[in-house]
Amino acid sequence: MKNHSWKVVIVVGIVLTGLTAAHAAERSSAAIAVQEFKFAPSVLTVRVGTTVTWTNHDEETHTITSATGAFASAGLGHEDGFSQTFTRPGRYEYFCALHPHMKATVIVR
Ligand SMILES: [Cu+2]
Repeated sequence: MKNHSWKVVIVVGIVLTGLTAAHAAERSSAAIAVQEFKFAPSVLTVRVGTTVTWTNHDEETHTITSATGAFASAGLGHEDGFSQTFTRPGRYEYFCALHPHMKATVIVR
């Protein structure tokens, strides 16, 4: 193989590595919508290390409040967001402190 071919192999290798890293980064975040007094999806399963971001699409204020105190947002106004990074596996149940019938779960594996 000539020198030129090796350079092509190296460049392709670098590009593939970059794409793989970008893909991994993409998978380490997830979104939950707060809409019409519901969390969607109501059960979300993610990998350890994932940052989950909730966005409140309602005009009404909502909170993201862990049932065990693991995390708690302030009151979120319209289109406000709250993010939480999950570093340990487990089942994380949460609710809205202002409307306690709004309940959902994040499962971390
Ligand atoms: Cu609420």
